[in-house]
Amino acid sequence: VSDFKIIESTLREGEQFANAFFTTEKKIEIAKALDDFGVEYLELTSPAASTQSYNDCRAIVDLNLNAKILTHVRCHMDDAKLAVQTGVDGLDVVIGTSSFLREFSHGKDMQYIIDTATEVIQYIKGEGLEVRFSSEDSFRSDIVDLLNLYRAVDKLGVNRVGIADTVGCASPDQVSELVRTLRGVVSCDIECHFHNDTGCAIANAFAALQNGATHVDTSVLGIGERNGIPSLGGFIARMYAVDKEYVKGKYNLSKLRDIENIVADAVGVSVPFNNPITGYCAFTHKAGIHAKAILNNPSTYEILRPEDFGMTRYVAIGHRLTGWNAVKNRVDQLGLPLTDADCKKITNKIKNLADIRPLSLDDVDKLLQRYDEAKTDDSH
Ligand code: HCA
Ligand code: CU
Repeated sequence: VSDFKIIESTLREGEQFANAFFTTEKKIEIAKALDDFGVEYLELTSPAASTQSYNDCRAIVDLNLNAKILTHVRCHMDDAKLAVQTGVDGLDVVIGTSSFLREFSHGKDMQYIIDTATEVIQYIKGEGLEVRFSSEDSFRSDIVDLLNLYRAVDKLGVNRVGIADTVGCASPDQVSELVRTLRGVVSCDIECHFHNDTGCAIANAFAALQNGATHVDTSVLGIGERNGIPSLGGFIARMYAVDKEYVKGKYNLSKLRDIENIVADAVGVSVPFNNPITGYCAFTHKAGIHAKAILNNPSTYEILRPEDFGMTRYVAIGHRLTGWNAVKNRVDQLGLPLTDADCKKITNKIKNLADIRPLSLDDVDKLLQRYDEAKTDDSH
């Protein structure tokens, strides 16, 4: 995985999240925050969706952000024309190709799909815009149909083809295989879009990149239709683990938390406790054995460096699994002149108390201070 680009779809897929309602101001705030973070593309809801969607699309184009602005449209000339009028940099065109969608949604056959795709793509390219062509529900589509379609649109000169796991059924192995096959068939870039119904979205995105995909769709906190797609933060964490310097060089990582807070607040959810990077316990170390090693060298139990994301590490000590090294570290932080033997004694006391109920850091600090005072009194 040498290079990849993020197509940030909070303002498109994310708008399909059950709770999402973004005012124009909120969309602008989110767009600016994502642009500051450094995502390469923003994908916006189709201007054909509603009047406000059209106006919002124009408003975001007018911000002249560094990120390229895309809008997401059905493979239909009317929608494509409306989208071109908004001044976006490119169009993400999509059509359903699985038998489910062909039978129960739009009812069109493959020849019709290829013909319409050809007309729409030629039009967009003629307007000088970037164009991506994607097949919805790719993993339940006939592979021969799919490859024929992609081969045809590749010849027309699309910038990217996209695969979408619309229902979240794919596993990383299946993704690897499909993308590898596709890589052998088209010469354009490959975008991928994975739903998280079975918890594989980020792993699937990573498998796609390892097999030749170039662009990944994300949304902040993963919001989207049903339970969403790869979260921006989770995907960033995955890629950081692979190539830290590259990811740090490309994105403004310390902005992640603010963006998540803006979006969480806008859609009325809280950031999950176990969210990668920003979840409240993402950098909390608890077991005594972990704590000791972390204090010697954080990399022992951390693949992500909290500092790189503007976060801080926390070693929890007020519980029954605590160890004296961690307690000693706290003693040193507080500047108390206690010996190792003292720390071991206090640690036992903490364990006994914490067997009854967990202690706050404040409780532990008081304990340490009282021990120190008692010791000083004794020596007088
Ligand atoms: C949907 C469409 C889509 C499109 C993905 C894409 C999907 O909301 O149903 O354009 O690549 O998941 O298939 O989001
Ligand atoms: Cu989707």
